Amino acid sequence: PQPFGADDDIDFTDNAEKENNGRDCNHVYRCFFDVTNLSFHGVHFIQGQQWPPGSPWPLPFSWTSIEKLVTFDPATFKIVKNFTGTCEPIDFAIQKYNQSFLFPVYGNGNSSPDPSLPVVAELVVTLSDNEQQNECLQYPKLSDDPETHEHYDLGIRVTENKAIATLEATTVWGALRGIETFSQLIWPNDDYEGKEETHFFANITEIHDKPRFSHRGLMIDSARHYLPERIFYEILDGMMYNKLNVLHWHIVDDQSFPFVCVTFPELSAKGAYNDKAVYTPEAVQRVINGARLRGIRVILEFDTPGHTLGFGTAFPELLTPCYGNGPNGSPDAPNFPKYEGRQNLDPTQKHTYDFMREFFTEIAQNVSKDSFVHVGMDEVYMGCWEPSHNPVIKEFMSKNGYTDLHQVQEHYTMRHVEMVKSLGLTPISWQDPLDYNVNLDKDVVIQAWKNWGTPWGEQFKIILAKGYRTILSSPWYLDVIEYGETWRKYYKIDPIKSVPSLTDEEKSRILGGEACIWIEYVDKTNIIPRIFPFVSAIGERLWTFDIGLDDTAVDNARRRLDQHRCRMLRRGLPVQPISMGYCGRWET
Ligand code: CP6
Repeated sequence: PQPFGADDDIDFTDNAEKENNGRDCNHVYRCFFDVTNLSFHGVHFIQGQQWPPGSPWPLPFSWTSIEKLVTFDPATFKIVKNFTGTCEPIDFAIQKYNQSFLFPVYGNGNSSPDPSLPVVAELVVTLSDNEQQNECLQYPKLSDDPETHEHYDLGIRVTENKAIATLEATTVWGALRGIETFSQLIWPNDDYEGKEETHFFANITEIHDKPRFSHRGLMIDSARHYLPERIFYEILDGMMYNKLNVLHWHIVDDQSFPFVCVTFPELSAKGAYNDKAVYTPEAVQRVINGARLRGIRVILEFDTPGHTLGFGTAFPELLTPCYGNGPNGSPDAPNFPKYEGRQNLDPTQKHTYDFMREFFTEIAQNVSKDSFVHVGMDEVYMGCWEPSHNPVIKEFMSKNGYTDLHQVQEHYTMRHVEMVKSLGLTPISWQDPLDYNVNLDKDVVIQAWKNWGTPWGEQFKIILAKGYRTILSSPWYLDVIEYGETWRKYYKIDPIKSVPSLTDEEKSRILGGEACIWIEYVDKTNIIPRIFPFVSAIGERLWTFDIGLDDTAVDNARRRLDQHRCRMLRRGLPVQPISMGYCGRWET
């Protein structure tokens, strides 16, 4: 039997006997927990690259566990705050990480503390800076100090035969990260026969943790298919299990406009797939609040001037008429005959800019709770703007003295970015404007996504060399699938180490990364397993310091990831396997 999945080549019992040399072994895993001297920021690796049960994902900055155990009484264990008053995110976590979450049913379904071990009665959560309790009411934001923002210290100790578990964080967000790590340290005796009652254990442990990057995101497209609201909470749960902290919500696109805009209700009334396939203002706020409770920011994307057929369904006059057959031909765009040959917002008319100002005013005042908004700017379809075909664009160019079509793109981009900034939001843009030498303001954050032609690392380097803060997505497109252990490919990418010759100053402008899930071929039926556990690999890369890029580093992570996959599966997420095996008796 293989208790935690993909261990087709390992027999736990044999190894345990070999490595524990006749020591007293009450539990298979306890015997197997043979710590060697290899260390990683204080992390002890297990002989033969095995990982003990109760291994955290992502790896903490510093982690020391020893072979001594404590146990829990699942009936009475609780997580408590050491301060009074409500703190919604922590209260939410206390509810979520409840008995059945921390102590799932194994064996014959009964559980009890191991009578031979000290019992941990509670996990006590402290916010070291009392001021930080104010953040209990706020939305998480981009960290200005990774040393404190999501930092936490976690200890499971025994003094005078009394076991205690403590979690100290500076902010509520660090506390959430620490509660997740604590939950991962608990493991059961696995009883292959399913006859015994279950005891739960944790090793005596010290963890000091903080993230390597402050922007650890997942981009979700909700326009190519409609995703029901409940899917968002599943995704947010999974993000929290992996210490991701940004949901980038690509909420509208060419194919549909599910976002209900109060100023222009026609947008979703006409542009959504149907009248139920919408995100009302209340639904959007529920998702944003659900994200807040999990320490996750929501950055909304309203992509313009390309990918705007969704805007055009209700307001076709916002789009540029295309002249596919030449200046005297009828407007025609090859891919979207339904839209009568219109493409891209029309950059030549004042109306477009006025409309967008009104639209983004609602976003800034009533919708976004984050100070960043994504403005898209990717894949503008130049065929429609081609001046040799399009007399309106041709005239616009000569009026403004433009000789290059990308000056038209620049014209729109600069005005749009300036407008968004005037509303108090900081824009994030896909890399495309820089590829066309648009002179974007340096406070615009650039998201790199292109992974063809020039190797992505070189493209990323060029963006950084231009002086922008960046987010890396290019190698992390989860919608592109292939045979085999694809997570290895994602895990081997590093935003710093995979990029040639970055200066320290350039490195400091890398905010982090985002996995992207575009959903042309994905919907509510397959989105969760398409995201998880692949995003876990990216999550560890972005959270943990000093992980290697070679096969050994990947092999080292493999069984711990498998354990984490089983943990997410137990928590109710349909997470894909990374290889052969099974997750223990509870699964059957
Ligand atoms: N939709 C939007 C898309 C893509 C982009 N923007 C995309 C492009 C290439 C691939 C996958 C997705 N579907 N709005 C590019 C950022 Cl391979």
